[in-house]
Amino acid sequence: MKRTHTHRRLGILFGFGLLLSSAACPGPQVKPGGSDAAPKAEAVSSLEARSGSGASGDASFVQEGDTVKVIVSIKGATPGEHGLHIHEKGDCSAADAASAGPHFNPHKMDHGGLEQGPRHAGDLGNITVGTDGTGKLEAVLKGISVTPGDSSVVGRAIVLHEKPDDLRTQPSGNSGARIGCGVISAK
Ligand SMILES: [Cu+2]
Ligand SMILES: [Zn+2]
Repeated sequence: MKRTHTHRRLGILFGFGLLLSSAACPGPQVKPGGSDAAPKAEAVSSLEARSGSGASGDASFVQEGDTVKVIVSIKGATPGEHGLHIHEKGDCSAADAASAGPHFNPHKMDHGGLEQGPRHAGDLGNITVGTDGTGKLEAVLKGISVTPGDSSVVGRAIVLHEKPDDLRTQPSGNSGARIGCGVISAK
């Protein structure tokens, strides 16, 4: 039976291929087909209260190919929507965080939100804070990087605002005072 024999041989070859690829990728931390054995580029920030608020938080930025996964956790904020942006200057020294400068805008675009349409690369839209004062935002963004370059978020600041970002008003979404600020640094 020639056909059966051929199938069995194919099966053996396929099985061997799987063994080879699992031997090349010993741990779950390695991406399938992982040519990138180097550690992922990652940056972090701790947000501190500004403008007399009680808000604080943490942010992380992980390079994933040509995108960056951003995770922001906030606590001690008033319930509701709060504008959230990466600002140009990694300087949170002012009591009102004005030292962080305008929205990070390396591509010279208009202000917007997280979804499609023109946006500053640093526009993160709004973070929703619950009645317990905490909120979390996760987004995968193009137009920024963690790795060095004009679009790198390292050395910038992440800023939380008093009010919702309307995602339209130029140049900053009318989101009010800067109530939290953290410098972004490479991990
Ligand atoms: Cu802002
Ligand atoms: Zn903006």
